[in-house]
Amino acid sequence: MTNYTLSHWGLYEVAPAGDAGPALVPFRDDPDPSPIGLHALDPELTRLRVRRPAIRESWLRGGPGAVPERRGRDAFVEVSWGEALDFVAGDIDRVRRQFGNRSIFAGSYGWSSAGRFHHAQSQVHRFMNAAGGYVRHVDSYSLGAANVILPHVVAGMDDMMASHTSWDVMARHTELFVTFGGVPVKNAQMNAGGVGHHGVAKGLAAMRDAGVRFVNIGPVRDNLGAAGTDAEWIACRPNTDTAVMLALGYVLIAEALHDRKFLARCCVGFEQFETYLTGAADGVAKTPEWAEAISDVPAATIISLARRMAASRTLLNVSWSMQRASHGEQPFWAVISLAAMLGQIGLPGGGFGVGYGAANLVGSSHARVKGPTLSQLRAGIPDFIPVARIADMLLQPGAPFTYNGQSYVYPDIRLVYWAGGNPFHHHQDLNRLRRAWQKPETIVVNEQYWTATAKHADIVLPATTTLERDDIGSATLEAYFVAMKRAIPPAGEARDDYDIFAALSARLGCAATFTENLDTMGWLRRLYAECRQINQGRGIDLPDFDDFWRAGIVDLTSHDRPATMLADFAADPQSHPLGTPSGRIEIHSDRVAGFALPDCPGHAVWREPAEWLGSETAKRFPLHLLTDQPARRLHSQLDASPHSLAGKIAGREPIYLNPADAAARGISQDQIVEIFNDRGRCLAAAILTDDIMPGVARLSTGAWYDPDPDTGLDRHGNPNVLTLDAPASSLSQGCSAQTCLVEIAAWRGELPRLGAFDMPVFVGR
Ligand SMILES: Nc1nc2c(c(=O)[nH]1)N[C@H]1C(S)=C(S)[C@@H](COP(=O)(O)OP(=O)(O)OC[C@H]3O[C@@H](n4cnc5c(=O)[nH]c(N)nc54)[C@H](O)[C@@H]3O)O[C@H]1N2
Ligand SMILES: Nc1nc2c(c(=O)[nH]1)N[C@H]1C(S)=C(S)[C@@H](COP(=O)(O)OP(=O)(O)OC[C@H]3O[C@@H](n4cnc5c(=O)[nH]c(N)nc54)[C@H](O)[C@@H]3O)O[C@H]1N2
Ligand SMILES: [Mo]
Repeated sequence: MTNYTLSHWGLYEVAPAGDAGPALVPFRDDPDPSPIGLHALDPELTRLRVRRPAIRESWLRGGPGAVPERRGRDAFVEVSWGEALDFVAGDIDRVRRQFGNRSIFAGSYGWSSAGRFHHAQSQVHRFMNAAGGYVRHVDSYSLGAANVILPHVVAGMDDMMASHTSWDVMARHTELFVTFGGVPVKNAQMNAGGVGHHGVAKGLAAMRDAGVRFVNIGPVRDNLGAAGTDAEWIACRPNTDTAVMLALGYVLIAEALHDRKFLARCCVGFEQFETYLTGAADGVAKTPEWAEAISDVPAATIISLARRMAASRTLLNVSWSMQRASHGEQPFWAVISLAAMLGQIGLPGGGFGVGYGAANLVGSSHARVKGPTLSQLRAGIPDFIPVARIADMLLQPGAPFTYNGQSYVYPDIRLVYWAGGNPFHHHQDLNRLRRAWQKPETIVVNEQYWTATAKHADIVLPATTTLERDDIGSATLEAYFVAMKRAIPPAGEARDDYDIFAALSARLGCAATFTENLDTMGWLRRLYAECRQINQGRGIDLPDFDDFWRAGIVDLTSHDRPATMLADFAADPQSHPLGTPSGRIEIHSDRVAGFALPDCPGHAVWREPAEWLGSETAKRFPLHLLTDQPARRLHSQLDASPHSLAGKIAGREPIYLNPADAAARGISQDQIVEIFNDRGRCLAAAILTDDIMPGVARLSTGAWYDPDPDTGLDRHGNPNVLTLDAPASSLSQGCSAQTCLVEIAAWRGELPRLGAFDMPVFVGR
């Protein structure tokens, strides 16, 4: 019997244990397996495991709130589980009695691991609700702006994501595929919850073979996978895509190429948008020349592209990165408005996509099967923050913020609980986060590895990995249900998050609520039975639990189906209305206009980003830094694996630069450089390439944060010491990491030692 394990980056077979323990090999039916997961058991990763509960020395000696500025520098004292659990439960109880549950933040954002029961975020949320409640977060770093704007315009992002036109349909019907931000195949290695068949490279290749023409608009050329080789590249300044989209719309109107029938039948608000495009509304016509001055895209290119789009079966795509920016709502709203003007939404191979390439599920033809989900229980308290406002919340308790047209107030946080995320990877402006991180009295982290977040905690509890526990693997629009059986014993004294929270809830008097008197296998049976019944109602039969657990895998591919996004709606909007107030696509939204937000009015607009190549700041920091997803790992996960390390130079993360920008600064290939702005500084190693436009640099995320204790210089190449911690807009408060200017210089000093993968210092009592 084959044993399987599922990770966000793929399905692997667990080969029988040799002397060195079991090894992972790619699943036999995966056409394009990711190498990322092959190294999950590498000794270098095992070395970095948290082995015993540990407490920050100053906290242990001085109690909650002691010497918070030493977080991230202090030594740790290892203690027994019993003692650690008493400290954590005791402090949760102290804070909830003294300040109320509104003073506990357990939003705990992060991808954690695949495996649906041991999903760390669900576990910590369920536990904290059982214990009276916690301040949660809404939305994600992935899709902060999109999640908020899209329901006003067309439909929620989750629904959109799961209903994209499939690759097979595009290969058959699309003639012209125009993508802003490419289709980054490196990113499609992932799907939250796990990938069975990697399908995006294959999908793009089939389109290319069928003769589809590709146009890639953006600062980076090489993000279109197999189709990239003969794609046209239109270099466009970062964060200016909206201006190009508006000008494309302007040309359609000027040449009467827009589909008035579709606009009247399926949309509302085109008239207001039209007056904006023509300049009747604000005196500025959004002409190709106007857009050229902003974006550097030649006016003639915009004109001919608009004509080709109108003359072909055209699909327009935007990458998620584009909304992870200042005014990130606008490119998404603008691309949908533009697709509506072309009138091909709902036709096979036409219309738009919001994120082909961002993850394996987008464009998948697998069925939408319901997976097992652990209930997080009823929210104990109503308080929340938009996820990327964590530092604002900690620094400004009581300050007001707006979200989706409503006003709220930041709570006063005393205790932070994190399980399954790495804020010292994912948040922007890490020097600011470090200051904010000094505010809480106690920070508890469940972790597998000694990450920067673990090192910045007061109490660290060691968690198991997927290979050390039993679980069920499943993800949206994937081909398999997977029985993930424990393959190895836990490292050190690591425990499952579930067992940690069960022990804490026993101490806090809410064990029955949290556990419902079930052990792990009891939960797996229950969750499986629940989703089996739901799927049955949708015509998808799953075997019973014992058969599933014995077989190890359930193949769902017999339910595959070709998909065309919004086909039913476009064919008959009366009978299949959208969830928007009008039931139509809202090119102008009265509701959004009613919020009266200057940075997000009632239709798509161009607004200058907080930082961009056309801004004053560019005089001092003349390079736009893109901080995209890393090709060789998921975020910060597995950064110490051989596959991730092989992508580094002298142990530093590579930064991609145009040769002209490098030459102007005396920087040569592989040279160590310093990247800096007013927020921070880091080192990286230069790679020179014509695949990136002049004025732009690209440093992927995920190098483990490695600040020099005295100067704050990050020695490893973590771009979040440089990025901007400001909201996309007052509508969404989304993450705007892609809005960031820097300067780069050759590093002339001695290369400092890398400390990212050092263990913390442990001391005795
Ligand atoms: N500059 C910039 N920053 C970005 C982005 C960007 O584009 N640019 N992208 C953003 C995006 S889209 C995202 S989604 C975030 C991702 O940010 P995160 O999701 O926070 O990043 P990960 O490295 O995946 O962190 C997951 C952590 O959970 C731990 N973990 C895994 N499994 C378990 C478990 O079972 N139990 C416990 N207790 N812990 C576990 C891992 O060891 C790891 O430390 O980053 C964001 N940050
Ligand atoms: N290997 C790997 N895959 C991943 C992840 C990972 O960590 N590793 N993370 C996953 C997660 S959590 C998410 S949310 C998705 C994110 O998916 P995305 O947000 O789409 O991914 P990014 O890699 O940040 O950016 C995609 C492309 O957009 C380009 N780009 C950036 N800014 C602009 C701009 O202003 N205009 C234009 N035209 N292009 C721009 C970048 O250069 C990059 O090539 O990826 C997922 N896939
Ligand atoms: Mo994400």
